Amino acid sequence: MRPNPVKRLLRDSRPAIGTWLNIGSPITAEAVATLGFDWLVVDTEHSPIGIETATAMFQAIGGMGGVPMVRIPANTEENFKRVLDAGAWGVVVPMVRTAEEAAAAVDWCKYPPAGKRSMAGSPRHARAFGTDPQTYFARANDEILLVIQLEDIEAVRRADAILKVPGLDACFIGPTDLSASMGLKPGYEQKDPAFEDALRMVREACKRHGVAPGIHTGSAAVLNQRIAEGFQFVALWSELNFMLQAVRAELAKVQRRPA
Ligand code: 3PY
Ligand code: MG
Repeated sequence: MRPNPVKRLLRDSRPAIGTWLNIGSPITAEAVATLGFDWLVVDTEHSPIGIETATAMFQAIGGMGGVPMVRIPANTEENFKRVLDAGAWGVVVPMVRTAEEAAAAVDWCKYPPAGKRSMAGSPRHARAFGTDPQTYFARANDEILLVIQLEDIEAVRRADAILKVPGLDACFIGPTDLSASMGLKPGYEQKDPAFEDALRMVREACKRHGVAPGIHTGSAAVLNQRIAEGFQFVALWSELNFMLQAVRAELAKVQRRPA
């Protein structure tokens, strides 16, 4: 079974850098998978991407030797079951607000006895790791990455209770939702000291409970700063935002001939 390199980077206290895929295209996913990111998250929370397109994107990423991950739209058994059976190597769970919700995510992500994930022999999960179903059943709990999002100030205040739930690999801050929940202007980059305090609270709670801290960023400059602060599971924007940024910049330089 192919080992999940992101698990190992995080366990060794090293950063693992990825980006978000919001364009529902296996061809784009395949191309981005050649760029050198440690992982890629197919975002099915804030995009129209459905399970069949997500599956084709996992195949495209895996075909390039990348690590295909997914953000599910909500923390439910059905969502976990479908993306894991389709071959995801890791799951990002949005908006976890309580220890009970974190424990439910562990249940849906892991096979018994660690959790309650249902077993099926025929889907592509084992092939996605280059192995057979029996080996996958035995090893999946150790290789699949579980990342919960803390992105509500109430959840940040409960970080210790949430992060002490066994089975969590990383805790990923969604800056936009977190800033909105604090009454700040929503966005990735925040200057407000209360926002930086919230980040510090999450980082310190992660350290106490052996969970890798993570955050979404919109530029390499901020990403480097977050890594220097100790964040490990760090996202650099999204392929859609990068595309729009590049097109906007070039289009702005175009000189239309006077009419
Ligand atoms: C947020 O900024 O709220 C996110 O969820 C980023 O992934
Ligand atoms: Mg969010």
